[in-house]
Amino acid sequence: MERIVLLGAPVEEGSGRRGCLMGPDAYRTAGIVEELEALGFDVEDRGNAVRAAALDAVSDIGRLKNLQLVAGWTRSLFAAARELARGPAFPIYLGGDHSLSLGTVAGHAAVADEKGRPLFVLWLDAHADFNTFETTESGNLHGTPLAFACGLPGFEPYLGRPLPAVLDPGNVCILGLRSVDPRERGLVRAAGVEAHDMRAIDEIGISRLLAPFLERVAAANGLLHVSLDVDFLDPAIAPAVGTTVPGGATFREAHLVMEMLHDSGLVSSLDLVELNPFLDDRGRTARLMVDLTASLFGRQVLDRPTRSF
Ligand code: 4U7
Ligand code: MN
Ligand code: MN
Ligand code: MN
Repeated sequence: MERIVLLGAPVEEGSGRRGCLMGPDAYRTAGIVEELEALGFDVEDRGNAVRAAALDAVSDIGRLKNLQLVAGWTRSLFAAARELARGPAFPIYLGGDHSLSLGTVAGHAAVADEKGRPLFVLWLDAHADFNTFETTESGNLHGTPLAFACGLPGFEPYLGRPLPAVLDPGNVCILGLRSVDPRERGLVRAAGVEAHDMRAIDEIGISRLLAPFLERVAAANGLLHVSLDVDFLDPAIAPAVGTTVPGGATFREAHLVMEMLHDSGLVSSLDLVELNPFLDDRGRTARLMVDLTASLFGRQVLDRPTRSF
C-alpha cells in the first residue's frame, strides 16, 4: 500500500492577515485522512509537528513583515521536507500560508539533487510569488517563495547560508495568473519561467497548457512538486483565502488538472496552502481542497483505460 504523510505547518506570518494557522486542522475536519484512506492509501498524520526554529536576531530589511519568524519556519520546513523527501512516503504539506513553500521546495530540490534527478514545480496560483526583498510592495513574504526557490538574490537570511540546491526556473510552470506586480513580471520573464495567465487558460484550455509541461517532466525523468494555492480557484467556489482575485480556475478546470496529474504518475510531493478557515463559508473551501487532493490521488467517476496524459 502506498503511504502518504501529512505534515501540518500552521504558519500565517508570511501573509498579511491572521487565520492560515487554522488551515491544517480545517483539512482534517474536512476529512482529508478519511478520503485518502478510502482511495486505498496508508495515511500517517504527523499533526502540526513543525514549528518555527528559534533564530538569533535576523536584521530587519526594509518593510518586510515577520522576516525573523518566516525565516525560522523556513529552516524547520527545509529540514522536515528534506527528511520526508528521502523517505518512501508521499508528503503533503498542510498550510499555512505560501511562505512555507520556500522550505518545502528547497528541501525537495536538495534531495532531487542527491538522487541525480531534476525537480520540477507546478505552481497553481493567481499570483507568481516571484517578488524579492527589493521588489515586494506589500512586505508580505508569501509573495516571495518561488523567486527565492529559484535562487534570486536575498535568500541568505532565510537559511543563514546559500540554498543547498537551486530550483531551475526552466523547470517551473505557473498556471492561473491574474495578479502579477509590475516589477515581478519582469523577474518572471527574465528567469524564463513558463507562466500562463487566465487568458491563456480561456483561449487554449488548461489541459493543453499542462500536458506539454508533464511531457517535459517525464522526458527528463523528473520529480514533480505541486504547490496549490487556494487563490488559484475562483473566489466564488473558494472564498476562504485572504488574497482573492476574481476570474480564477473553475471547479472543472481545477479537477481536470488534478486528474491529469494523477494519470501522469509524476507527482511526488504536494503543498496545500493559503487556506484561511476564518474566511470560509461553512467549510466549503476546505472540502473543495480535500476533493481536489482526492482527484490528485486517483478518485474518478468511471474507470478509464490507463493512459498517460
Ligand atoms: B500568495 C502580492 F502585491 N504580489 O507581493 C504581494 F499583489 O501566496 C500578492 O500567492 C502576493 O497568496 C500573494 O503582496 C501571495 C500583491
Ligand atoms: Mn501563492
Ligand atoms: Mn496567490
Ligand atoms: Mn494512483
